[in-house]
Amino acid sequence: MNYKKDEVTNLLNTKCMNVFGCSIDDATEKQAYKTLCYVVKDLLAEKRSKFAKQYKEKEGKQVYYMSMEFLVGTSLRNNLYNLGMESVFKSALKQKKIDINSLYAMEPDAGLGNGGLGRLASCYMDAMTSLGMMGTGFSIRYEFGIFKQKIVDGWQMEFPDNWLEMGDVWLNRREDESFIIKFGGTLKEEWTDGKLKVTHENYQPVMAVPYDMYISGYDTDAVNKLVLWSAKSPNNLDMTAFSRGEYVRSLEENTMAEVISKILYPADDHIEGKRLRIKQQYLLVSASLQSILLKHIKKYKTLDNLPDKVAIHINDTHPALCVPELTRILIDEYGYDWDKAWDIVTRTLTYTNHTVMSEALERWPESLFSAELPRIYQIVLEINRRLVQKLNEVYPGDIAKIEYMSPVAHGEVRMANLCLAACHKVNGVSKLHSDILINSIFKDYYNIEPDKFTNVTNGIAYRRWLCQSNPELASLIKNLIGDKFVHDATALEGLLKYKGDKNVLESLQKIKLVKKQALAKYISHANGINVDPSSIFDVQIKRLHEYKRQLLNVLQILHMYNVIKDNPNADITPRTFVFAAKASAGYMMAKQIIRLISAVADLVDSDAAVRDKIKVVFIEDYKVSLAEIIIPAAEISEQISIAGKEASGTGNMKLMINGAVTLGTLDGANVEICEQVGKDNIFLFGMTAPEVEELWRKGYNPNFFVTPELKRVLDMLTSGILGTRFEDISKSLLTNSFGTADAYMTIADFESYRQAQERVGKEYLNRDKFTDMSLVNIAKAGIFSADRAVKEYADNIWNIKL
Ligand code: 26V
Repeated sequence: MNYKKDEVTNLLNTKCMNVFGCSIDDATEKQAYKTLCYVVKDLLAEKRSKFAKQYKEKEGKQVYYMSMEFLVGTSLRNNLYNLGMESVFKSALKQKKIDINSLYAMEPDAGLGNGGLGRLASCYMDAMTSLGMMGTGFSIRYEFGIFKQKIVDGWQMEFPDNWLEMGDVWLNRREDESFIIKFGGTLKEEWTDGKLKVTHENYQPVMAVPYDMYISGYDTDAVNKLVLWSAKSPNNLDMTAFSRGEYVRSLEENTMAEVISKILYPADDHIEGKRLRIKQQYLLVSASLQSILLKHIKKYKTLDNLPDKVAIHINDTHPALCVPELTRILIDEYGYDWDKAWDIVTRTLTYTNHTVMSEALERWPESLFSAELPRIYQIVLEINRRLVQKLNEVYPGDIAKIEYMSPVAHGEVRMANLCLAACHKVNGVSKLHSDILINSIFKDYYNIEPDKFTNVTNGIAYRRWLCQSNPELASLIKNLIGDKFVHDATALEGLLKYKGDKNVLESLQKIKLVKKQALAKYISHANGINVDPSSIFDVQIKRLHEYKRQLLNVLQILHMYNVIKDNPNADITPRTFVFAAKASAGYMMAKQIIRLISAVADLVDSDAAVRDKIKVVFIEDYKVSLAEIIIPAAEISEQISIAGKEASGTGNMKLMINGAVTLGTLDGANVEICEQVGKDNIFLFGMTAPEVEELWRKGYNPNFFVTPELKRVLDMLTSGILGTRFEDISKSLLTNSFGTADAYMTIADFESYRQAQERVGKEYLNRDKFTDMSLVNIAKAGIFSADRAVKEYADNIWNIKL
């Protein structure tokens, strides 16, 4: 958008006067922040209205992306950057003696997600918009996003995240476009004219109120919307109940309704059959589908063409209730018969799987499911009955297989099977992950409908992760290869011609140093620790999970400690190990691992012989905006999950495009990163996925893999040298019975990891060679852009022409 400085100043003044009754000169910092956000929101609204009008005339196909999580992070800088207005706003504010960076710093993260899956949803909204697609995200307006983490005496403590206080500036409430969602109750069945009519009675109604957040894209006419539903009691208070004296019940129902959108479930490690969670899922699905269908029917006067005009995407199984709910609406509310309804459902819905961890695959107890959603349950049973009938023809008599594939079995409703049965496209999120899906957990479905399955390797909104969070690097790249890469990330390959170019390598090193200094400053402020910007910055930043093996990293650090203790003159390249990770609130082992990291940090720091060589820092409260500070400063990207378990990873891509070199296993998208950069530009170690499988089959006993060095490290866990004795961690690695010790094979991969770490230390000493590796990583990161990924979704999954 083309605005001059004076025009921007006018916009700010007028807005500030309208909202706060003062000019921008007299505004407090908070008022200035809100004024700026409102002005930006108005600009987006204006663009949106033009875009929506154009689109209406075109009658193109559009996508609805359903996700229980969108990890939006901050929006102000991103919106200004995307509108191409960052510098004009900066100078208009500067004239008013306001530093735009201090306003940026006031914005809270919209932390409406746990980790990778939620951030991916936000990256894809950005890419859809930048590509000019009409795409709408649907989720929940959690009053409290992912908890704030504080580390107290090494332990994680959780605090509520009241992001709306300063974050609601981006939301537009549209109360008159609310929908009623029905929970509980009973069903009445009547046959009229040979047709069964089901009426839902005595239900508890909850109102879903939409709040819109505009999503900007880079250099595009498009502006999309993320619609967040908030639960509200439909009648402010049931006055009749009041007059009957039933105050408590009436009040209780009221608050119960509003509890639904109160808080994001802060777990991504295991499912819990929680009533509130299924209510959240149904609220999201039912409100979104009602809204989609109402809009569609207004425009086209029919739903017959829904699959031609609309793709509805199910982001992991959390919104899997789309399957029965869409069926229900078509049958109960629009009078379709089963076959026609099912045909529309299957041609409209698509599904992405994001995990093979069986603890995270959603299953609901039938009793809970049927009590909360009686009509939906009935439909699920019918879907199940018809499917089983079909499977009996394909796999006659193979009861075990049919049971395994059924959406309802053993007293449970299994959401993945519901998606597999209904969606016409199913994908994994990296080549390896998609292969694992079709060769193992989804194999039986693959065998009957191979064309249904595909892969789309994840991608990232690199304009946020490179251009905005590392403007110094982006500007160097522009000087070297022009700015084509800002639209087309594969143009980064142009950097390859600077391999070995002394001047370029030196510039890269200077920029890395500047970003390391910035991180060092943050750490000194947040942790009160001084780290040396000339040491290797080695980072592992992601959710805390046993399969991600932060423990492997820590054990190796203890080993380095021993090496230095044995020989204070040992040839160790100074290293700063940075960790940041939230653990699920109820995941005790994960919390103990955080405690261990802190204990190791203290041990290393308390020892004069060691502390100049290695430093360990656990930065609290990992979130999008913190990632934006850490990633540009990283040199080593730890991607060390046990092979076969990390579906893709996206942090690996963000780190790579910022010049960090991956130290990793051949897991998830690391495999494709390796393909891109070649074995010389990545530090690989550990077993491959087939090797892991093989070892399981043979029977894994970690004790066979304990080397003398590792034995010494493992003993330290319980010797008392760390202050606390980490008995549980030690046991989980060595002495669990029933062959489940060290389920993530940390011990089996230790030696190989140790050697890889040794290589890192050695290779870093040749700075130009290391920087060359870094350059190749930047140059080859283009394929991991969300633009590429979303184009593949459009082509292969949503059938949308761009
Ligand atoms: C599971 C559960 C279980 C019930 C409670 C709430 C909850 C929330 C999330 C999850 C599943 C998490 C799945 C996930 O985040 N997968 C990650 O997806 C990334 C994007 O595709 C991918 O890069 C990561 O490898 C994968 O772990």
